[in-house]
Amino acid sequence: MRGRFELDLYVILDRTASHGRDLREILDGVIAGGGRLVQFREKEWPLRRCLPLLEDLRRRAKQAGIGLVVNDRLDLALAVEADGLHLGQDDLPASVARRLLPPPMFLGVSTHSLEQARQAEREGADYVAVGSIFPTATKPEFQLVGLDLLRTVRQTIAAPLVAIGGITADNAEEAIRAGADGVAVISAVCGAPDPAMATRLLLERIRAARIARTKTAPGK
Ligand code: TZP
Ligand code: MG
Repeated sequence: MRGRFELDLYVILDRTASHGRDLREILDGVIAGGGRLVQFREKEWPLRRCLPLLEDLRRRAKQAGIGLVVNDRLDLALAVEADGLHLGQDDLPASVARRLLPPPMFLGVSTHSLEQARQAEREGADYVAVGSIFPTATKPEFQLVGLDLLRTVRQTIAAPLVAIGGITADNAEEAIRAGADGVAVISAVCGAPDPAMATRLLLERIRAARIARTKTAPGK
């Protein structure tokens, strides 16, 4: 994915976090706010119900020139020729997905420990997500790993890193300072009254944090 999509803000489109609003509307807001990478995440609907919506999201994303990743499901990702697939620890192993994904589709993997992050990289992940960084109501059962794991993973692997879990415009900077290349959010955009404005603000904060990090750590 290097060079194709900027890994700064990664907005996960999740119906259950969107307060009854259609994901097309959320996506339009993300595009208007300058977002360039989104993920489709649907945990309840069967594939047949997802497909028409995802096809629409695919069309809109393509038209806007932004990247679309599908969560969990290789078949859906292939069906709509998504830009990438995102897998968790209970999904298809990254090594298997890597073999099945036609280039240039990219692969992202969620991790919650240093060992999982190393394995994801070894198995060919194009980016590694680390979380949950902060407590989150979106996935309260989720393991809280904190900024410390992010720092450790940053020192250990070379793959682009995405911080996830409880990220908002107010704490995104901390995640970038700890070594994340970008941040992934669900509720901070899908749950916002104005997704376009939320996207704009997050991007502003992320970019400022990245510039500040470059200045304080030359060579980073
Ligand atoms: N993986 C780790 S935490 C999380 C996922 C999918 C939920 C992130 O949601 P939010 O609303 O951005 O905290
Ligand atoms: Mg999954």
